[in-house]
Amino acid sequence: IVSCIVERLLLNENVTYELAEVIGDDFGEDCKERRLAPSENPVQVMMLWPKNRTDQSSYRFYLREKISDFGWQDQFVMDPQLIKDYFHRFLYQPKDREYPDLCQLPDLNEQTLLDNLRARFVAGHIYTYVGSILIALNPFKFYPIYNPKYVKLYQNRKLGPNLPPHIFAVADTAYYCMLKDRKNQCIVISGESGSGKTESTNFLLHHLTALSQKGSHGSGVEQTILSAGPVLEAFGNAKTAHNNNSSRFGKFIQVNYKENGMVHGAVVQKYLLEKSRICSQGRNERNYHVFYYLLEGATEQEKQILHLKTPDQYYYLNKSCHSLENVDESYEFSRLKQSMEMVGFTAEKQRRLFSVLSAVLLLGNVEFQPRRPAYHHDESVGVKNPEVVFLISELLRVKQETLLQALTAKKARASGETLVITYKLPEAIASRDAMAKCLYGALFDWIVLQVNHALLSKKDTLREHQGNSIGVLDIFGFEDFGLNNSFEQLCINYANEHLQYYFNQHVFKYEQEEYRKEGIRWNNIDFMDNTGCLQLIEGKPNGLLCLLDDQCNFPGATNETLLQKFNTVHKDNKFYNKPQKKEGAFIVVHYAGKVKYQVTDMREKNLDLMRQDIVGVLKNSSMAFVRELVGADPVAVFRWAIVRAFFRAYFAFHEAGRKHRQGRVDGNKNNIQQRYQRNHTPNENIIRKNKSFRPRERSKKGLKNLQSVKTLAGRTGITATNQGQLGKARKQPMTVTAQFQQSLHSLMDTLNQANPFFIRCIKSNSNKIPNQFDDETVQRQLRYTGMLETVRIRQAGFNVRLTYDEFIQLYRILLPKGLLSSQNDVRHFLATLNLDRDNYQLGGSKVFLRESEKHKLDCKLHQQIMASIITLQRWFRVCL
Ligand code: AD9
Ligand code: MG
Repeated sequence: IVSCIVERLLLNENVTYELAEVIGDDFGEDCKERRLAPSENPVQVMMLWPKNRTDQSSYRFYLREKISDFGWQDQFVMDPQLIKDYFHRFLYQPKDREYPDLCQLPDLNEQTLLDNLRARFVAGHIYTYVGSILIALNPFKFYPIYNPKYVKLYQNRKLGPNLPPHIFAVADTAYYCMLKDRKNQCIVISGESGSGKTESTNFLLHHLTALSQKGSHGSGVEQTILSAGPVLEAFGNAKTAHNNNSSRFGKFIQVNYKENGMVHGAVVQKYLLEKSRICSQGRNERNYHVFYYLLEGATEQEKQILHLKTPDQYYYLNKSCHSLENVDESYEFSRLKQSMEMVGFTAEKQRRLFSVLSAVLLLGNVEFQPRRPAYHHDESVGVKNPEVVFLISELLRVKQETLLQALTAKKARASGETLVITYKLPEAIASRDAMAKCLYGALFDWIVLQVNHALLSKKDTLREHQGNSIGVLDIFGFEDFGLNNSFEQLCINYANEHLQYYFNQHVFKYEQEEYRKEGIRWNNIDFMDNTGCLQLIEGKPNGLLCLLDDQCNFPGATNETLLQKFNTVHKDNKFYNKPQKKEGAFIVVHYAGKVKYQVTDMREKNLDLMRQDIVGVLKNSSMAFVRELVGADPVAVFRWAIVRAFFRAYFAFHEAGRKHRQGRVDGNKNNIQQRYQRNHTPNENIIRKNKSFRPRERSKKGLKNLQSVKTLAGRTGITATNQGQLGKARKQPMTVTAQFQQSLHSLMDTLNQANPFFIRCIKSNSNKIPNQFDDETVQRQLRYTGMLETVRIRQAGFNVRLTYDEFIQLYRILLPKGLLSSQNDVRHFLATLNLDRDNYQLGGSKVFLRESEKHKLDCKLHQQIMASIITLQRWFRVCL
């Protein structure tokens, strides 16, 4: 009964319900009735009522539906026990009231903040506001609050006190801000690894794509956007110690909307995939999900064609765990195939892609052995199991000998001669692993590019996008693996420092600067500034990343000299520490805590470029797909195709012109096109076969395509530099950190041009246990994210800011006649209203209001408009 009521309530937004209680032991005639709360928000009412009751057995509750201005109809008499069962999780009785917005906390300190979040969490409320910022506590348990009913419930209901806090409300507000202000919006999700950023991104995209739909999700670009997630997650997420579905790359998804608010397409930007995971994983971690999905889910026939084995037979998989609790890999594989289809991967493309995956895995199984017995003092190695190399060469369609040679030797030129230098064991292993990483990295880039092609709106592919966009940022969360932090963690944590800086700028710095500039009364609120740490990492010329790059280009440098350099340059930096024991590591004091990084492999990982010898082998593949992946990147291939088409069309056009002129000379004045249609000369047939007929149109189309691919390449992060890396070798290719820094800065530029919304994800406990709220874990995260200060500034701050002109424009109906736009006039006007003086201030160029006072003004405006309408109606009636 109760679930039925809830469903009805959720679906009937226009019906007014009231929850009433019958007071008294018996239910005779003289029992009294009391309204419990205004019924605008029945769900909230129902959730709240049990908390204040002591003895529920003596009460009866029922719902009344308003049927007219005079009458109510009893809807359901509800048995408290039934409700109690249904809402068992809402029956927790906190000592104090809990607040859905932390800004309402009457007594604000670290403890009350934590108590409030705990009380809400236990009651099943994982979302809490701090003004317009959303705190999302990861419950590690799925609540049924994301179904279409909730999408509908939160549609057109912006973030505010009318409905319980929800991630859909953030999406909704961003959407309406975009439509109202005609400005790009961005939703920045932050939190440590496993705190729920990727899940939140998926929920947001779900709502953002549903907003422009009338019914359920369509089959168009909205569905493609939703399908892109599972594809990217299968190839870019893996189990780590912190999270079973940890994102090992960052992504920024921009959903583009037309001016009328309909989804127009989307663009995905990816950041830095962790490639080292392909070859080795930490204890209790896994390789990328897709490998396990493929091995478990492939049919017998596929297994045979792709030469698949079981996970324990692959060196790249069997050193760590390979199962994941509660995950059915076969089911995930079929889901992945479906999603791939939705983003335009044909069955043939999928098959080629899976052959590359199989080749990557087999590469790990290539073993080496000395060419000659040890007493020859020749340490060079050859391949021990050439049959594996044979399978790889078959899968990648490259010559077996070329592959064998690339794995065991390199060519060098000296004094005009080409020398073949054979590898020792470590070099051979490095070369094998480099090939696997290179293939997988290129495959991931290719997937992102394909996804972007599918996400471009089908109709308006080539036209410049007119409307605005909402971007959702989901990067790899802050992480600390104790003794096993390396280059990847430095990059990941550096990106998180940037996000924290962005948050600080928007929530604290810009806000307080504006108050000061406008000259309003304001007590400064301190926050934990992380510019020092950012400076340590990315400062020029002595930041850690700069020094790392220097040492990568310095002849004779090693990881040890790198560490020495760090230690001497930053010995007095308070954000840099040396470990107490002497070891090859250094410590960075991040906003989220101290992290110790090992220097082992730092230089090598930073120089992880596409090795030209390896690229050369793959470029010689007879399979176009493999060539496209590495040798010639898809953009370059496409560009060359277009340039070729253009020239072909150009020559065909010339040829046609020549004939036309010839025709004129011959006295034939007919149009060349008509001539083509009437009688084909053999030459013209050739032109037709070459598909270069109608040369003008084809060349135009070619140019447009080129433009769209250029923009796409720009948007997908394929910069000139990494295009160069994929394609031609450049003299000095950029290091990994240099590329990452560049893409991060460009991301920050994009974010800075948009209106931001923030979601702070918090992990409820470190052991992924459902519904467990660990005080210490939550407190630690609240502290380093500066939550207390955030609540303080949101409590003290003025959310609504209007220039005097905007204010007068908005409330002109309320203003006395003849009011000029002077500040004094506005001051007098506001003084005549019954407003709380603490809740508004007048600055140099703007009026600052808290939401409560804006609400009062809006109510007055509404009343005034209604009164005017009634007067007008009367007047019309009299006139008629
Ligand atoms: V990482 O930085 O990519 O390592 P995320 O992205 O912050 O991390 P993720 O979204 O992957 O974390 O969440 C981790 C797990 O928590 C998920 O796999 C879910 O099992 C669980 N989770 C997160 N958010 C929710 C939620 N709103 N409801 C239920 C959730 N479970
Ligand atoms: Mg994630």
